[in-house]
Amino acid sequence: MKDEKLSMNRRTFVKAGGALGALAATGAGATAAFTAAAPALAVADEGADDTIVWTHCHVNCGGACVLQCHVRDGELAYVESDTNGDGAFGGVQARACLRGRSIRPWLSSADRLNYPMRRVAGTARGEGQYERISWDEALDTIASEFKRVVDTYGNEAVFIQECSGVEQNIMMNNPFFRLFNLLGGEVTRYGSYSSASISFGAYPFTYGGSWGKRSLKTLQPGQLVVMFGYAPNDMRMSGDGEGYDLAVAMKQKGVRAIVIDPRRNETAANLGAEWIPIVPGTDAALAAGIAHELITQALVDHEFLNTYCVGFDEATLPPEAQGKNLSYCDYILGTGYDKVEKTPEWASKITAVPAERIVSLAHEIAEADPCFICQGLGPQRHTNGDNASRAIMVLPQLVGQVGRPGTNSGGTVGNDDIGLSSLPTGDNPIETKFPNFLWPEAIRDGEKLTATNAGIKNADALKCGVKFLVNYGNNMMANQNADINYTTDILRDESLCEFILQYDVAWTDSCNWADIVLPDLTPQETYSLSAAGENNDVYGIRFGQPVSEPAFERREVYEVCGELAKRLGVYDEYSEGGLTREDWCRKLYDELREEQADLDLPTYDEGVAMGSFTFEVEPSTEVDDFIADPVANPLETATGKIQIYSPELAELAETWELGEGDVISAIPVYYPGFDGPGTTTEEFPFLIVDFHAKGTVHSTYAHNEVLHKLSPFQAWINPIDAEPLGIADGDAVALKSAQGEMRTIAKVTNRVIPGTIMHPQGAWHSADMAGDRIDHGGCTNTITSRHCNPVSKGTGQHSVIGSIEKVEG
Ligand SMILES: Nc1nc2c(c(=O)[nH]1)N[C@H]1C(S)=C(S)[C@@H](COP(=O)(O)OP(=O)(O)OC[C@H]3O[C@@H](n4cnc5c(=O)[nH]c(N)nc54)[C@H](O)[C@@H]3O)O[C@H]1N2
Ligand SMILES: Nc1nc2c(c(=O)[nH]1)N[C@H]1C(S)=C(S)[C@@H](COP(=O)(O)OP(=O)(O)OC[C@H]3O[C@@H](n4cnc5c(=O)[nH]c(N)nc54)[C@H](O)[C@@H]3O)O[C@H]1N2
Ligand code: SF4
Ligand SMILES: [Mo]
Repeated sequence: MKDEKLSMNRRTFVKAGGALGALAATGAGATAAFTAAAPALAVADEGADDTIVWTHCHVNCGGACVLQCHVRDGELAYVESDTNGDGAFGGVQARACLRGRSIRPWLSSADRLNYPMRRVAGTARGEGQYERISWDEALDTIASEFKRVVDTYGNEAVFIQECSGVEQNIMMNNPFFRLFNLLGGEVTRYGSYSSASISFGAYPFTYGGSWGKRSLKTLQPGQLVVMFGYAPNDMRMSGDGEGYDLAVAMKQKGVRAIVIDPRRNETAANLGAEWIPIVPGTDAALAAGIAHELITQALVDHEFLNTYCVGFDEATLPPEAQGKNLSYCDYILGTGYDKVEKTPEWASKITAVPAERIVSLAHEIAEADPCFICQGLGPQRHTNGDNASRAIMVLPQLVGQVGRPGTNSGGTVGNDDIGLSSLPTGDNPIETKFPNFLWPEAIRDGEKLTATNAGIKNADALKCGVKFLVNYGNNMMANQNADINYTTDILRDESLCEFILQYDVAWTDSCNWADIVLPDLTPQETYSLSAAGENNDVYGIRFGQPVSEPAFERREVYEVCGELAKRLGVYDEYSEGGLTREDWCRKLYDELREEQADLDLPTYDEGVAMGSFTFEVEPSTEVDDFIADPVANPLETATGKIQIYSPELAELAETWELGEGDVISAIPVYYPGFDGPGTTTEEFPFLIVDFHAKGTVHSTYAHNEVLHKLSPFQAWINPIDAEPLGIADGDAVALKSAQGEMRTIAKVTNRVIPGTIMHPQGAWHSADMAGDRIDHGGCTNTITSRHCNPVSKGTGQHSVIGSIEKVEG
């Protein structure tokens, strides 16, 4: 599909070509005209002497928006965004949201790390006692601890955590991987907090990978989009991102969107999509109710199901599964699995979606052509998320709306990118992987984690526990990982993980659990390169230059890992003979330029002068190869077809050990999951679900007061629930679960379904961990649970049962 998309939008191509031509003809003088920096400068006349330095937002919202930094007297004065492109709807500008635009106070925040720090000898992790040390001392300690751990336990004891805080640049935590891979490697992770359940619990068993995803740009005039737990206008906010694409589709193409969400998200509230409130964790039940109507009213596309799918009915089940009522139809019609008919009324009782709306939605889906059915990552971040994801995916299959423009797989939406490579990491000699979510258990339980109880890959079990932990660009230890109280109990015990490095730009609570803390430069303060594309269906490159000289003793990661490489004797291989970070930006861009020769991209130096480029690619208008010829182009599933019934899952169901409330099923079924819908108690009567709100990207930007005011951390509670509890809008409240207690502010609103409380994730954890451990920062991971999904071992952080009560402010 990627190759088919190489044809650029002709209009933008001509424009880019013309501008590049002008640059080549007239030399550097053409730069300002190309970047359109001149008009922007003219507006800000008090900044007439400003230097424009182009860089980009680097956090994990995926947007990589352009930041046009006005630098005055060596300091960042203010930030504009992308003024390249034509700016109107239909133009392509990677415009930053308020978070990117607020980078200035963030860069100069009082919370910034300035010097290497070491935990004071004799104090425990979590006590927060640190002293300043020199870089030499810090680097010597890290290098010698690495050697000691590897000599004692082997390289399988070394682990590098996710790095979502620096996700949008070519360095990320790759320098650590590159270094350790030269020294025998490290145990690695699979799956992410973002998408483990859909990626490892749904796609592989259904489509053999993330097949069938299409971009929102393929939406046809007037067509229907049905979105399960997908909130592009909250979480894809860049000017060239999915939120923008959906706005264009709805406002210009008359596309009609339906949002199925426990919360009236921004796509419903601001773009005017219809909101169907749903009890969280019940999408599989809604899908089953819709399927019941489609099947009983003869609205399914039998030809599609017979040709492309396995397991819809008895006839299309694999031979070994036949004769046992194991088909999807059996499940829906009440003759299989749990022998319960999945009528719209049944689904209504579970989901709280009225039965008539389930029926009418089924008919709308059946009648729409094309029909684009997709999901965000909200439904799969529950303890039954593996199944929920797969259950949603069946809907487009039932009506044959997969594999061509204007349709989608029922999974996440598709995007294409230009294909920029990050710093190469080299080969890791260690093949063992564990599910990312289980890193605290990998520390505590080590070799007790096996293939069948914890999804260990490429080995029967872990060889040992994690003893050397690198946290670069994440706030995982005491903020973003489920159940902070449990996790920090593991971290406190120095006999378990023997060395912990935190390398960040700010003193987050996670720093309090590290042995050494290092101060980073942000990508805006050094050389950086980023491709647009993770969540934007455009081709673009941002050429980042430092907006200021490094301040204090902050140092960037490639150089720091180079210093470690010197101490560990592999500097020449690590740096390929002394390449700098800037050299790598140039080299990786040159490689891209060669690979994409037909795009006629600008040179690196031209790119730096331009700051960035972004252009539209034409989405494919072809049907997918598998749809065109399923025999010649089978999917990478066990059967080569779309699997409503998965033989692989049937086998896992037989062989894997399951936790309380867990179900592995060959066909997607509804079950509540651990702490899911219907499991509430008198003590914990609410489902408490967190979400990704506009003010932060996780915990990044969370300490920016301006953003706080615009997008506060508050517990959304319906008036029906708030009133009997005497809770008014703005009241201080406590949220409690079996895992812990947190304090926050109530937002009484009918934008949330009754029975559910919704609260943004990402606020900075702030608790006395030696005392009552009550979090006063509004950090939801104080109350989330460790229970993960049965197949993917993906996080179930959205499945929490708990209580809310008014407290003294
Ligand atoms: N309860 C709950 N928990 C969740 C989620 C949820 O929905 N609910 N979502 C999950 C998801 S999807 C994700 S991706 C994770 C994200 O969790 P994390 O990966 O921990 O992401 P952040 O919280 O943004 O933390 C990023 C850290 O990087 C730092 N940082 C920013 N810029 C730089 C830089 O230039 N250099 C360095 N060295 N550091 C930098 C920031 O200061 C911050 O401390 O959270 C997960 N946790
Ligand atoms: N503003 C902002 N943008 C971000 C991020 C951020 O922190 N802030 N993080 C980025 C990252 S790393 C990621 S992984 C993505 C995360 O993107 P998502 O995981 O898709 O975001 P969420 O907000 O967790 O969930 C999306 C929607 O699902 C809804 N939802 C929750 N549970 C259910 C359910 O059971 N069923 C249904 N139907 N809906 C449900 C939520 O109310 C929300 O509106 O966003 C990225 N973009
Ligand atoms: S947070 Fe996302 S949308 Fe906002 S500026 Fe950064 S990359 Fe762009
Ligand atoms: Mo994520």
